[in-house]
Amino acid sequence: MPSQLEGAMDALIAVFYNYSGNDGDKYKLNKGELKQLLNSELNSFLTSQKDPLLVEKIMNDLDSNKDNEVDFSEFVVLVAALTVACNEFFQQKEQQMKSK
Ligand SMILES: [Ca+2]
Ligand SMILES: [Ca+2]
Repeated sequence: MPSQLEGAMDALIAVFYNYSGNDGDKYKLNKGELKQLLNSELNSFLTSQKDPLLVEKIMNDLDSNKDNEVDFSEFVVLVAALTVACNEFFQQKEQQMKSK
């Protein structure tokens, strides 16, 4: 049985390859694949941001080696950043609950 964290890592890798294999390079997400991944897997995050250029911006931010594709190590940066943001959100909520 994998641990909870190992399961989470497996899931992360599986999600990435579910989308990266659809078009072009199997091991990288192009802009269309990134958009699909964001739409399907991070829909609540996307819809909370009313920016039509969001996918472009995310792509530019993530693509640190500027090959116009997002590889797994670039993708993990996004997941880590979002996870940190979620954690801060929950901490703030908890503190608001305590102060009431
Ligand atoms: Ca691809
Ligand atoms: Ca890249």
